[in-house]
Amino acid sequence: MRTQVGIVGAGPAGLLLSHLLHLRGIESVVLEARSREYVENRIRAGVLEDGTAQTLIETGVGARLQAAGLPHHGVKLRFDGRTHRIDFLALTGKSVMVYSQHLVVQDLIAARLAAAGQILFEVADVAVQDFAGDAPKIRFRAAGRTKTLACDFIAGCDGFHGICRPSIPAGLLSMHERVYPFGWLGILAEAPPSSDELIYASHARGFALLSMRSPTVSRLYLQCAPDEDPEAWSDERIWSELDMRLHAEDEEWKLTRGPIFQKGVTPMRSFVAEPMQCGRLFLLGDAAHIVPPTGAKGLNLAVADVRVLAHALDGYYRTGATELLAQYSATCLGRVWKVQRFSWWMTSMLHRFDAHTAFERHIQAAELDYLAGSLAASTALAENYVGLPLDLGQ
Ligand code: RFL
Ligand code: PHB
Repeated sequence: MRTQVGIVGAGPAGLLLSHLLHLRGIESVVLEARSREYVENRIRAGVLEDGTAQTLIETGVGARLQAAGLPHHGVKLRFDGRTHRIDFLALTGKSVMVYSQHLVVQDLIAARLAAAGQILFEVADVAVQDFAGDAPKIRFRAAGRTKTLACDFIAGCDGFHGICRPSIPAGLLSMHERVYPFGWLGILAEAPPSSDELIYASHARGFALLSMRSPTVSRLYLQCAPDEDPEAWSDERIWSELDMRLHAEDEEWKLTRGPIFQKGVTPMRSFVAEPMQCGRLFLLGDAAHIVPPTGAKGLNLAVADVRVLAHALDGYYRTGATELLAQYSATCLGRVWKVQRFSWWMTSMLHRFDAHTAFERHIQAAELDYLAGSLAASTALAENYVGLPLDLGQ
């Protein structure tokens, strides 16, 4: 088998890359370890930056997003029982879109298959080879047979636990990591959202987040231990903890309950591997970096990487120019580190850290108070949340 770009992983990064390359007349094959049903139903992110939503709409995969996505013009911060709204639209002229990641994945798979794109699901033993030279290969097993995909470039879009990053020889990558001493217990509930905007709550018992997926489905999170057993949380315990942490003294507000149909714990980390490239192997999305979910950035950062690489590959196939490809990592990392900073800052400001002294707790409270009272600080949050401008390299 042969293609121009071999893509490992059919998450948002791999699928969007395949779609953008197709629109530029560049062929690709996507190799995915899981089944189509599995990837189409994997519940994860829910907030799309303005630029992410525009990318999907402008490239023809945004019809359902436009019909069913929920535009959000601001978020609420709640602390000391008080609510402070950050008005994205007024502060930046932009908004975000609440739309489930698994629907983005479904929309992209449908578009690729409709255009006769090749996505091979349930492949095993994927190995990336010879990417230091100009004839890289991907070996894998499909339907019990070993196959080789020869390509010009390999895109490692296989997430944090994938094989592409570990295939880069030891010593060529620097890894930067921060593991947080907590996780998030996330639930989906059949309950109309109790607020028309997301609420990020800082509370002495720990952080809580109210989000949503549709007018009938709520998505809520509670700070918990990183190794918390979700089964230790009965529905009653979850709702009463959410009631306490989301409690408002300045608003007539009540949390609407409903049957919980999904429950899971996510540990939290910040991680960057640099450079995001080794020869003809490029790392994109979670394969190269992880952000804690507090800034709602993981999926959006993956989309930014994809746009940079698609632009660089387009230049290469049109003119043979290699400059943009050579700068891929540096171009992406400029954004990656700014987004890491924002996600770390949101996480540090809003969570309870057991190891904190009274001094650190006062600093956290002062940070929130400053944010609530300062137009400059609110604008800084808003412009990061709706998404920083994208640099495609030059
Ligand atoms: P993915 O989605 O992990 O996809 C990687 C794909 O590669 C496959 N794979 C392999 N395929 C072949 N061979 C192998 N050896 C393979 N190993 C792995 C996997 O099966 C999978 O299909 O990575 P990608 O495409 O980089 O996308 C990244 C995003 O999924 C991730 O950053 C976000 O979900 C993070 N995130 C959020 N991001 C946002 O932008 N906004 C949010 O609101 C948001 N909320 C979240 C989140 C992540 C969460 N969890 C569970 C980690 C909330 C949560 C709870
Ligand atoms: C979500 O809806 O899943 C979500 C929203 C905002 C975040 C993280 C996750 O910061």
